[in-house]
Amino acid sequence: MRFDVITLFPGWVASVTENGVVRRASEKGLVSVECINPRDYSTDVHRTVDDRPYGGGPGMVMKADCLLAAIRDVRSVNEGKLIYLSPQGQQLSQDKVKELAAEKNLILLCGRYEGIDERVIKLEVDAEYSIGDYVLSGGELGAMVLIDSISRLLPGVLGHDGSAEQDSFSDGLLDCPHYTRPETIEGQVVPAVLKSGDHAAIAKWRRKQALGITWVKRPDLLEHRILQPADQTLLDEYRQEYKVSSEVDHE
Ligand code: 9WO
Repeated sequence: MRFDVITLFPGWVASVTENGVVRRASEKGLVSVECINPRDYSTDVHRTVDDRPYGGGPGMVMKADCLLAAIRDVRSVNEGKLIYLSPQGQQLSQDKVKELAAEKNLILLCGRYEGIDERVIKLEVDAEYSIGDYVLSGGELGAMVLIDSISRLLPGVLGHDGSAEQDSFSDGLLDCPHYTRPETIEGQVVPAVLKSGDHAAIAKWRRKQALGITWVKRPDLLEHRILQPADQTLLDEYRQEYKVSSEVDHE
């Protein structure tokens, strides 16, 4: 996938390809991140990209002219959807990341200051996404979150097939706990089943933990979901054991 990112901080956004999974994806040619600075499209000697808001008030607004010029330049090489990252957008989820990962190319627009001129949104933006209900100082971290979360889903990016399918959220549940050596750490031991070599029992334990942990930590994720009978049985067992262990705690 090719990402063209329109940002006043091109070096920062481009650095998302310097580490980890996005770096490997970009080395393999599966992902590329091109950054375009709207300042390069400013027409005045001071390379101005912002101006005072109509109606008054604090702060500045990103001017439409250089944004539109940058966007149209990018569109000549990238025919993908243009996504604006902002707190007003639809909240991103793993399902939406999966949908976006099916696109060939994307253009990501990062605002700064108090925002961008509304007419740029009206004229050019295809979708508006938020990464969560908080205000950042600009859209760049949102763009980097999108690039990271999409890149790791692209075919050939993660080492062994299936590691993305085994993710937390891959089927709407939280992840089960993980352990590695040593067997004991400050009196805390590894659950015996994980050392049993019984792969069916291990799969069952992991599924039960995923269901149980989701029920404890994020019950909202289970609210509108009808569980398969086998999953319902596992969750019932977890709840029974959870109840017993909390009764013991309170003795
Ligand atoms: C700044 C501001 C200052 C005073 C009063 C109100 C204000 N609102 C904002 C504001 O929303 N600034 C935004 C900064 C303008 C668009 C780019 N910025 C941004 C994007 N902040 N946070 C995001 C963002 C992007 C994706 N997901 C979550 C947050």
